[in-house]
Amino acid sequence: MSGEASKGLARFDQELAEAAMKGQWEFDRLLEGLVGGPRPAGVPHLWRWKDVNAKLLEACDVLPESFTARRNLAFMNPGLDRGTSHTMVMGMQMLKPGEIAWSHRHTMAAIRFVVDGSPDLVTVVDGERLPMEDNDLVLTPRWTWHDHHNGTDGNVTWLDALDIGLVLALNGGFYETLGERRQPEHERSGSTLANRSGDVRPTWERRKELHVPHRYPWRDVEPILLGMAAEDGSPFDGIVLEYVNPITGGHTMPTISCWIQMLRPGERTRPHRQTSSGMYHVVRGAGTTTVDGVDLEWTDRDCFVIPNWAEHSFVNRSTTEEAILFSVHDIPTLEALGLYYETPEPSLGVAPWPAVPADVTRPR
Ligand code: GTQ
Ligand code: FE2
Repeated sequence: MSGEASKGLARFDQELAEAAMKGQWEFDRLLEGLVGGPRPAGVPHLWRWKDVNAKLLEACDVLPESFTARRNLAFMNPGLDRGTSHTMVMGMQMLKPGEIAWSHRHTMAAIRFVVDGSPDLVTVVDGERLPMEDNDLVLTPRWTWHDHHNGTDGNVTWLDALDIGLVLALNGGFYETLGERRQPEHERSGSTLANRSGDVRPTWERRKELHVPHRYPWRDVEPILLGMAAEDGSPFDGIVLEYVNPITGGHTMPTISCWIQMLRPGERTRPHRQTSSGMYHVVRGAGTTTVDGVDLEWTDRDCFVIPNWAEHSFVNRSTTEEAILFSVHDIPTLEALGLYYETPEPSLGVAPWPAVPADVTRPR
């Protein structure tokens, strides 16, 4: 071989880089790191209500007007640059008496789960007035106008969750303000959904499920959950129900699945892992969620995150009271792309995860 031909790989790699190219061999390490599945993105983490509430109350002083910014404290995963999980963010928001969080819209889809609510706390979504009583769930689908109104004489608090990591990864973010504090409300409350969930629907709307403001009142959900206490449930999650999209009967929203879960007194679930990530809020009760060997000990109103592909199991530490958890998952996105798997066995009626020969499974 001539001297010019054997310039060496390192030199060649550098020349490729200068020509805006990279040899596939440079990705070998990345691929080898995926044997046995992905490393969980971020770490398991718990945010205690005691600490979150104290910071929210402080924020009420530091940010006296709610419209200067949403008075929301987002939960930052200590193992990530942004977000609660790599695809989503969860946080708590507080409004003082009489405040309005001004109307805006964005292509991030959002949900609200009410912590301290009232019939006089309202989110208006694309003209629909959605009251927010304790433990209600309210949907703000992507690109719907929304403003929040505290018509009570006390502070109110709710949980926000958005698919922000996903939308930013796809570089699909749009945002605008209305320019008014509040949007006009429909005269006939509930007409958006009523006109789209019956026998006839508008032909000019192509993806109706994206745009349905909806409220799931706790007074309807709780009796169904408690009424299933004697059922088998899932060996991995106990009694767990999905909030379904009222138009499609499918996932809550195209990118977000919301669950309400009951662990019966003393219940211990089997460990499993999913390619999805989950963010949890304790409605009531006391228990432990063990995530890749880390014990997250939770009680009323605490929040925690289970990163994707992290093994997790639940224990209700009380032998007399049920524990109830609300949670938000990125399952619909992974499912739509054929990337949703669970192990040791599928519990959501989906295809099994790709088998990995035992001898190449990375030790964890
Ligand atoms: O209340 O509209 O936590 O737009 C993040 C972005 C809440 C909201 C968040 C938002 C909102
Ligand atoms: Fe918003």
